Amino acid sequence: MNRLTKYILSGCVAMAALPLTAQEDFKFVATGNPIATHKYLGDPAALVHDGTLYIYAGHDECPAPEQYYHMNEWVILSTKDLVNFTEHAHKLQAKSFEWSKGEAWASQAIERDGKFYWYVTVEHGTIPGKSIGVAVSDSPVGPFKDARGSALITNDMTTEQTSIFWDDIDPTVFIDDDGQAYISWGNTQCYIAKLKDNMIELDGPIIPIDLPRFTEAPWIHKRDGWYYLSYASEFPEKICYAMSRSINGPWEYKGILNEIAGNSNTNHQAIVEFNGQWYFIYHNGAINHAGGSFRRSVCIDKLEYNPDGTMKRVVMTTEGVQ
Ligand code: FUB
Repeated sequence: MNRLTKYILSGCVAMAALPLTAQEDFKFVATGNPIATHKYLGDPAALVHDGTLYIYAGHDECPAPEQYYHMNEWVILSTKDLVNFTEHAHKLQAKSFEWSKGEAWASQAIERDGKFYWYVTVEHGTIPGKSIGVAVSDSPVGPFKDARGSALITNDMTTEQTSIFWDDIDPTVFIDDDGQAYISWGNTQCYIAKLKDNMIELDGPIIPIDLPRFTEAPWIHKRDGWYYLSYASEFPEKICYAMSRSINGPWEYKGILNEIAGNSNTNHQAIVEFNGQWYFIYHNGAINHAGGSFRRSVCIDKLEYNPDGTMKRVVMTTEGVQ
């Protein structure tokens, strides 16, 4: 069987006509959920800057029917209207971090003082286990480069709560109204730590946060004086959340925010306000017929609040939000 036949039989027909490694900006129109169908993208993180919504996502490259995370790079999408999207030419490779062995797992980017910091999960080259690194750029669409030349967080820094090698994943970064930045992350155990103003060093101890049935993918956001910590729970994953009046807790568990996403064990959410509406951005495995837990796709649906500040359960749609 030649390579093309194998490719088509493997279920990648829908992707065959499209660029596999675009070196230029690539424009596409979202006609519903998933928003992008030209490649598989998982672990979306969202950033709103200057009237544009940016989505930073991992590229799921696993050939069907294989079942494993085959992820070498992250891509950046942007949109001003949730319909017309650009996939930007600059991508960040896991191996751009010279100390890393690869594996572009979940990430999040944030702006501070005109610079953009992109926190990523990779496999460390010499310290066993997953690590968190940080890249920096003058632009939300890159190019990004390793900001430290070493990992920010390594597995040997978090051995007290769990001995697993993959607990240092899925960074979420949040800057409070007083300017203090925080990074939270975790698998099985959720952690939080302060970041220095330079955004590339921890500023104090790593504090464990206990959340019911926490699996991974914490995301912190704030609205009307409430802190929200949403996270993936159990497996297959639902997204649950807790609320607090303080970033230091105590966190009060509020239940399920999003149910198991179609055809994917993981769900990985970002929550963001854009043009006066809150959105829940996540992935599912719904692209027919090769989608699944290792070939995921980014979706966007509306997020609504109750008068008491709690969040309404997300209604996942195929129509999307445009
Ligand atoms: O994409 C690899 C891993 O799957 C992420 O780090 C987790 O959040 C889960 O989505």
